Amino acid sequence: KNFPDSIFTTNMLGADQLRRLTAKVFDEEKLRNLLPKGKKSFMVSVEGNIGSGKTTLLEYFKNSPNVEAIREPVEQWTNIQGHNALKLLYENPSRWSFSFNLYAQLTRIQMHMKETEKPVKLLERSLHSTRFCFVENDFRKKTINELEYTILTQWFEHLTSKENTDLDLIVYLRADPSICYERIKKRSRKEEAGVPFELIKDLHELHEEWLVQQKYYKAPAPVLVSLDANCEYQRMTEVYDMKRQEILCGY
Ligand code: D5M
Repeated sequence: KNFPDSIFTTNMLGADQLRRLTAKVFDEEKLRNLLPKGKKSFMVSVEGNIGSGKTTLLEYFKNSPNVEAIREPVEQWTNIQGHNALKLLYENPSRWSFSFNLYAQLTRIQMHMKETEKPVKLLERSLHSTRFCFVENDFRKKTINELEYTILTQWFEHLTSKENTDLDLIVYLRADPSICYERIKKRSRKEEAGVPFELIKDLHELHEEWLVQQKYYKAPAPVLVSLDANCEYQRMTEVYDMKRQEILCGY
């Protein structure tokens, strides 16, 4: 891809660096020129643990004329024709992890395929994190068995063999598991009342394996790591707020 190397680094970046680098990504004219022929949007996936601040970032960019911000469909997961799959998942992971992830994959492909005229499509997680973080964790923790893991993996491979599931950039909001855990308690989504700290630690390790160490699998796109996901939500919003115009190339 023809993007400047500096955008794509797995070095730890400070808030200012992240802002300057994303500002380049959001230079609309430049971006349109750099898009490969036939490609309508630059696909950015925001990845990170539960409580790492993904929503704050998505919310910040959602009003930009250049950015189609596509939120994770948690409301769909909590109401599938009256069934709260997220609640069931946490109540009984062994019973519901397979169903939940199968449905999560469906809603993910819908996110990837959403049409937009905007040059940047910003996704809150992706098919890839479902596979390499959540499904992987369920298999390691034995809340799905080998057959269920194989079925989910084959679905993932089939879905990602389609063109519009490609990612161009991953923004990894890297945060300390204990900070994520505190935030989860603070936001008190009722389904997440019983989330164990162990799950947050395990998911952190899986994100690190997948996006930083790239231990077993290569990340599907260049990864931008921001350590500043440890900052308070308020502070992160302030940083984005302060630099908003600059990030969006002077709009
Ligand atoms: O919250 C997303 C919630 O959904 C969080 O409680 C984790 C849970 N969950 C379980 N399995 C999955 C999969 N496969 N993908 C995404 N989320 C999942 P958030 O604050 O967005 O991290």
